[in-house]
Amino acid sequence: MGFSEMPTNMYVESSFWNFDALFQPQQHPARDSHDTFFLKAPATTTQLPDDYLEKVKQVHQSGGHGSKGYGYDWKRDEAEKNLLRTHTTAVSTRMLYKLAQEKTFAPKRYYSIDRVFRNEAVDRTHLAEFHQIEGLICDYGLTLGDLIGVLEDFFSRLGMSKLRFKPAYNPYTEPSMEIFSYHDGLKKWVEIGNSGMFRPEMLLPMGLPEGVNVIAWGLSLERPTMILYGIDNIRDLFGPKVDFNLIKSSPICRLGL
Ligand code: FB9
Repeated sequence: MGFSEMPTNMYVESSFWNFDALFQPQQHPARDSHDTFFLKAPATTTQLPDDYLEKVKQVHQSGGHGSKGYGYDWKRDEAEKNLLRTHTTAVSTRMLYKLAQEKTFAPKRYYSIDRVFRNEAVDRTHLAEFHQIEGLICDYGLTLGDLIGVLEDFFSRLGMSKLRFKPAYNPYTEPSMEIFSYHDGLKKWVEIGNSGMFRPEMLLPMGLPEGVNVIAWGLSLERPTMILYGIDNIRDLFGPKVDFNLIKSSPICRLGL
């Protein structure tokens, strides 16, 4: 689909790129150690782009670009805290900022498939780490219709055609939508991902031109794999208990069921 892969080889990230640059407020519940793995050593990052950081501080504190912002006292040392990234959207943020630094703007299609970490309760389908799949398109005049269109194209290639969209909320996208697909085997509607349009409070402080929009979506790698291979417990798919014979004997997934 003409997308190029983002470099996701660094699991340790700063709160700045994982949260602040995404216009996620510093008191957001996801930012405390109940949901996020913070690092003891190195506890803080030393490398943040000062002038961009100043703009992120402004938009959180007092808005701009038509936004009133959050109106709280933004703290640099909170943004400097190192953590294990909670989503590969942290890398999307870095790539969009880099794109905005280029002299002339060029439209881009990026994707990532890599590990993310969440300090969540583990159960049959959840571990403290999973693989996130993310796609984004950055271009002039993109609309919600363009997002729905690319989601239908992407999921139809995974054998999921009948999609429904439900309004949702993410701190970094407005509007946002949860994506559902009717799964013939399970005879029910399955939530297959989340999506939205990145907020101007995220994009304009980066220096992206007015009129440039970014549509994006995400899902996990483990959920579809468990359903497609009929794997009941995520520990049979990922981790020290995996049975190699299952891996050897399982056919490569021929999608388009
Ligand atoms: O993958 C998910 N579900 C899924 C996907 C495919 C599938 O295929 C079947 C074979 C036919 C079946 C199920 N989900 C996302 C939905 C749920 O499983 C959800 O309960 C769990 N989600 C994870 C996060 O949990 C906390 C899955 C994971 C997820 C959720 C959201 C994103 C990424 C991963 C995102 C995003 C995003 C949004 C806007 C902009 C950029 C990124």
